[in-house]
Amino acid sequence: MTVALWASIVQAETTENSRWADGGKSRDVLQLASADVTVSIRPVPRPLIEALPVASATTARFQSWLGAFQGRARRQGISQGTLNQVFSGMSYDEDVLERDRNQAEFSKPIWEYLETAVSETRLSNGRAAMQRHRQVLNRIEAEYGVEKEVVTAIWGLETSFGSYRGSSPTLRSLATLAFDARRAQFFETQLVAALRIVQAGDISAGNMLGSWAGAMGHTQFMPTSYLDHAVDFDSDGRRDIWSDDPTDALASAASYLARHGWTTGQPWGVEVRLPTDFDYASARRDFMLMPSEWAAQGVVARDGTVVPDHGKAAILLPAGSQGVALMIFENFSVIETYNGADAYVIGIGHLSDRLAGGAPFQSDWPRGDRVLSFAEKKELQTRLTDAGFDTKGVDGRTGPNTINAVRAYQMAQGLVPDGYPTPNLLERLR
Ligand SMILES: [Ca+2]
Repeated sequence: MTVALWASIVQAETTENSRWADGGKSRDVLQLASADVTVSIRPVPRPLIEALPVASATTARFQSWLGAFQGRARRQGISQGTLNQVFSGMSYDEDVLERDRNQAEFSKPIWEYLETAVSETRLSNGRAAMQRHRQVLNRIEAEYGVEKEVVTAIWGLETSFGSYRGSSPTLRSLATLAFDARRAQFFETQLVAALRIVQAGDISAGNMLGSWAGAMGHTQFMPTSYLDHAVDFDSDGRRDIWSDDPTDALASAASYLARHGWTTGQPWGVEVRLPTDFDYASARRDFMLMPSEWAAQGVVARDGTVVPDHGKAAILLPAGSQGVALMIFENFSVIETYNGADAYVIGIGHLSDRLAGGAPFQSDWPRGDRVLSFAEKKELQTRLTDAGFDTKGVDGRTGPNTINAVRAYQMAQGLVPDGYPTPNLLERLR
């Protein structure tokens, strides 16, 4: 790795939108994360001299893989002409492999994530972007029923309103990741989809650029999402999510949400006030009531009013009983199909509310609490399971099984059963 390359990576890391472990929409991984935002840490580069023999062996293996892959691609309808055009002279991308292999994971507290996701800079850039593209956003809202602030928020979190769309050649990145064993099947599917896009003439192989992990354009679509959901909104005959003009990309994001069940006018979530005798065991995703039913239990909006009956809703406590409490609706789950991390969904939702003139969250977060590290979360899962509270696996992620195990342990210990793991809780288990 050259110094210049190293510098560019360090620089890329500091941009607001380069923090996703997969550089974009690798939903198979992100959906596992709960309130965790997974971030990648660059490894210290090894001396080149060590890497050389490994690299040449890998090159040979890549070429052999590529031969076999082309057979599989032809059987799925990709022509040899397309394959020759895309793969002639292609080598694997060592940088992509490094980034994918050496991902260490740690969790950023949700309040720190939101400070970046809904920063004053992003808000003012977002307002300017909405102003600039007002007509097209209004047309998109009318066509798909997805509010313009929501579409703008996705654009804002994915690429800072088109500023960081990524400049990695998508086909090379995907070929590298499909060749690598770690998540070969997922990326091979994406690679075949990318070849279909090129073969259909939507974009040339050379102009198909995106994040290092294959997410493309203003709203960072993976190739399969492009094939299923991208639209030609400006009716020029091409579904173009890559160009400077964001029209097709923004409409494609709206189309994606609409097809996944977006309900017009329903909030993603509303900040609520919980009564002092709130039954924390009912704060779970699979327990949904109408807001008027929640109100009967004392759960109301921050200003004390009853939340309108937009549909059934669950109570979500992204940082436990000491943080912001949210009443979340089905639209929360729709945003989740775009990216499954709670922090991302709340970031999109809150940014859209703020762009629509809404207030910042009224409650604060448990800022004094450190968030458990990846290793500590694994230790917590092991210790909970050993103590008879099965987390159904040890993966260092706070998914529903771990939250339920934490909650059961808290109840057994006479603690507030909010399902939120803290350093104190881990200490108690030790
Ligand atoms: Ca178009």
